[in-house]
Amino acid sequence: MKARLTLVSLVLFGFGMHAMAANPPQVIKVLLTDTSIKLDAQTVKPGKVMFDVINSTDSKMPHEMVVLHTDQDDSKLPVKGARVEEGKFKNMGEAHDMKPGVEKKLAMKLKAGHYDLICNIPGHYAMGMHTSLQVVP
Ligand SMILES: [Cu+2]
Repeated sequence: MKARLTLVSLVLFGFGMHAMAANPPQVIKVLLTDTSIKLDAQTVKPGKVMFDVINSTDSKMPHEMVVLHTDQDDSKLPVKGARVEEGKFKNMGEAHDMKPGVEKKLAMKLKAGHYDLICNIPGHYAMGMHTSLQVVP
């Protein structure tokens, strides 16, 4: 009986170690304002990334955050009809329709490379709602 319990705890211990070895997601805090997208880290490592997105309580309108995989500078994205032509890029995920004060979490797996984060509600890109994120091993 005693030997059996030991075996069980060894197995459980093993699972625990395994869970710890798997990297926890890196958390990036994102603040949306009417004229900007601010990140608390501009560089992360490849793997699971958790965006903790908040539309500032000072904002006067709803916003969104779209993550695009592209080498293009975030200030030079193609625009048509007041929106970035996001169909030209790989969309990694997005947090939609966030009223002022609303917080949303968005998890995704990112490979090494350059990403742009934008708000693509008509006109908002031109108001300055864009930034970039570098994923570096
Ligand atoms: Cu916006």
